[in-house]
Amino acid sequence: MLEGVIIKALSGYYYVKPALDRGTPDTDVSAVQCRARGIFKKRGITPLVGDYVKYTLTENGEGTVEEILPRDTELIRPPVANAHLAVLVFSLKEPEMNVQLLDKFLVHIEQAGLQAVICLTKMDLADESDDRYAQLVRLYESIGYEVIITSSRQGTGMDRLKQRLAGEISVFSGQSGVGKSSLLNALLPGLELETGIISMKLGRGKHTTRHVELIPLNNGGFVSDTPGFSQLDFLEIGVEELSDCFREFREYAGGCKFRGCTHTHEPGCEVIRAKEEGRIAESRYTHYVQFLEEMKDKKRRY
Ligand SMILES: Nc1nc2c(ncn2[C@@H]2O[C@H](COP(=O)(O)OP(=O)(O)O)[C@@H](O)[C@H]2O)c(=O)[nH]1
Ligand SMILES: [Mg+2]
Ligand SMILES: [Zn+2]
Repeated sequence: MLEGVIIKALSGYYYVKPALDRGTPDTDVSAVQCRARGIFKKRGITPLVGDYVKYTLTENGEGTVEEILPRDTELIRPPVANAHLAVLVFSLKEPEMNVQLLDKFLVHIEQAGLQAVICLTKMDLADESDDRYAQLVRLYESIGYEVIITSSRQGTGMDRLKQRLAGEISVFSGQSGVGKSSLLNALLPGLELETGIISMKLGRGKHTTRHVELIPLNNGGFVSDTPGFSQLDFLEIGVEELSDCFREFREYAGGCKFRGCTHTHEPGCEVIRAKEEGRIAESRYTHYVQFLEEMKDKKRRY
């Protein structure tokens, strides 16, 4: 049987990009329009964009999805299977950097078991005296995240970003206007995604009915054309899980005096100590406490 990856689902059809191996689809070959076997429906299984599948060709040049290979990951927003990488896109200006939102994304990504790349955009807007790029790189690299500085206008960082996306299914996340579409356009000349359009109320409605599609980069990588994690709430994360999602807390949390320490007021808390000694950044700790409050608040109300 043939193997491929579903890059688009529309009106009961699945568009399968043939693969040479799992993870290295041959992007020169166009997708095969497939129906799914009736058995999936009976079992309540919906093939997702990103699914690696086995399929057969039918006489009319179309195909049939016969089998869905086990999923490594499954995202809900956007509905994409087997994504391994989230690219967190932030500009420092226009719009202003929102470090709290970055930390929030990182929590969700840790929880979803994805890898993250932080992509700082619009480098061309920075003036020489602005050392925030350097500060952010230092902080997040010290925690263990990869940071890539880009300017899609000047082409900065494009090769590095593209290399990082090779052979992976990725989802871009970030506020409107930070330059996500511009990055994709710069990575893939000819793509021509719309840029600079601020989504309004109408646009939002349009968004929810949109179908997700994977854009093949010609290096075995695929990028979701719909930004991820649009509504970030903490309902699905447990209070105890939160501190685990702050990677750099893990090595200290085990040493806290009390089991179930929330690292907020308890005596003998090693996380607080690490923060006071400068081994955990003040901003990260502050966001942890803010998210904890937000979570408790939400859980009280639901
Ligand atoms: N100066 C500068 N502007 C950029 C850059 N990338 C995108 N922009 C501008 O930022 C605005 C939003 O970009 P867009 O790609 O639509 O952002 P998205 O909403 O995240 O998809 C547009 O006006 C772009 O022209 C960049 O590298 N430098
Ligand atoms: Mg866009
Ligand atoms: Zn503690």
